[in-house]
Amino acid sequence: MDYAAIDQISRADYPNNNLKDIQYGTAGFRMRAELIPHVVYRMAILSILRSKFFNGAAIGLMITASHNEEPDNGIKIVDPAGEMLEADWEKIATEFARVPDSELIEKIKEIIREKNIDENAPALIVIGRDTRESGVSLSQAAIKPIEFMKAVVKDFGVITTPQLHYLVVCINTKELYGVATIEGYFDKLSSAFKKSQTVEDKIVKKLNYKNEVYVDAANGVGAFAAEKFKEQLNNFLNINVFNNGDGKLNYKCGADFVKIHQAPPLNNPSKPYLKCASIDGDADRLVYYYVDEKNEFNLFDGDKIAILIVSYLKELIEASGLSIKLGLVQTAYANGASTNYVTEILKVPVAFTKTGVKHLHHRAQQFDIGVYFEANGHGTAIIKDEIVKMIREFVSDKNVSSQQRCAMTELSNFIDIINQAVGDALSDMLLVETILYAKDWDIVTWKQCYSDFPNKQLKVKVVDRNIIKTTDAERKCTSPIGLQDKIDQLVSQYPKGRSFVRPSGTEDIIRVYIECQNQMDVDKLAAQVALAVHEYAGGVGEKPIVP
Ligand code: G16
Repeated sequence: MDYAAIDQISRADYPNNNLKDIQYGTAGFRMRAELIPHVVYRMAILSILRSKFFNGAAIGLMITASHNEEPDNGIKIVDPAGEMLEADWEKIATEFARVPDSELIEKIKEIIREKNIDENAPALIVIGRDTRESGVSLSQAAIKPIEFMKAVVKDFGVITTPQLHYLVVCINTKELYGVATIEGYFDKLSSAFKKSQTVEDKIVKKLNYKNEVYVDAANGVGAFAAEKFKEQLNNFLNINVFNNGDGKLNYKCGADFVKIHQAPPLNNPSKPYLKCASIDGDADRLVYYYVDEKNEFNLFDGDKIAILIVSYLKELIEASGLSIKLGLVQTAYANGASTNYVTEILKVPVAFTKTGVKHLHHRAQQFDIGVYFEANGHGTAIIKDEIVKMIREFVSDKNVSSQQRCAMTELSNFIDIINQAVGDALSDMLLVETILYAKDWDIVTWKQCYSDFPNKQLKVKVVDRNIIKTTDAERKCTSPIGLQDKIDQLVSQYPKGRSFVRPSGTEDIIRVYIECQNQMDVDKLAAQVALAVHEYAGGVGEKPIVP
């Protein structure tokens, strides 16, 4: 390893901006793009060490700030199984990003020592970035340390976050999971999707299902991916992409905007009852919606998508007669009505974790088939290898009934449409379409499953968001003293009221969630809790006004 060169480039081109409080947050580091170059340079160094730690397994580096505003950027590390970086290494990442320039080399040596890394082991880094302009120079920063650390880089340029996760898994499974190219990604998902609609028993005329979807691509990288699927799924699914890059990234569009504002994005097609989907800036979140003839907005967020998937899987598992443990993982943001529906109507167990795909993913791995979704539209399903094997064997077992075989064939195809590495807006869209097709549902029928409790999400700006500490899967806050008591007292005035607050791990704000039995209560309680946060946690700017 050429320590002198690493040190020299660091000091000359990527000096530490002295950002003492930066940390590896919900999805890596995120901040204004001009502040992050040294963090990217350092994370590339750390990824190489991580790859050497695994004796050359591919490690992913994604340069994206996802749903954040265009001027932000960020970086996250993807582990060899396509999962988010292990918690223990997140801590190292935070320390490593903060260390002064003069101690950088010593810190690298310390990590090597403590993690018992062979400096001469091979290393492979897979890099991707979203469409942010700042991503061009940032990916250069990520490539810089490669030659001084005897590593190999595969730079895929502008790709979606889920594509990066997919590529990492493909490389590390020696392509058992799929071909390790972007073409391989499209081919795998498209052919599985087409196959699911050409299974013999399923070719019956559809009376309600409409094979057309309008995709709000948030003016981000997902637009390219959606266009590519449009090309490949010709005749099977008509994809009409809007907010396809002509406008500002994530500005009044995309999954986060649609979910938080509970309103359609800019440029929404004006016809009522169109089946629409919104994805976010790096295409790892999905929500569906439609606007009816009275101009009323109807949202299908992560909870509704999760329920569609869980109910479909449950039907297939029951029809197959196999014993497969199915479960759902949600966070505190899940609408109470969705949790009730899954536990009471579907009778499927629900587990809760903190916000962050990494937490949900790990919990979902404890089920044979674990579906996980955040209400904001992040999610997927993961299936244990031995269960996949059992399902595939079952399909070719001559002793099973045709009904059982049919169910398992459907399930087997469905598995191939899932991007198990991480929540993937476009893979999830194909899952939703597959289910709606199988059930012959239009979007209004899907809506009738259950009704959400009225809810709202607000953002409150405070001097230091780290003042808020939480416990119990983020449903209670332990600091600042008195805030939780105040929230409890406010909530107790509203029948079926629920509220929690937590610091965002991706934006410099506090998130406030409220749920009540009617919208008037929601609006009032939301303002009251926001005001409490402002008062107890050092709010910045004008105080929220309680109606
Ligand atoms: C990231 C994470 C998600 C999380 C979201 C918001 O999403 O991957 O798990 O829900 O941030 O997190 P927070 O509430 O902490 O700001 P994305 O789409 O921004 O990468």
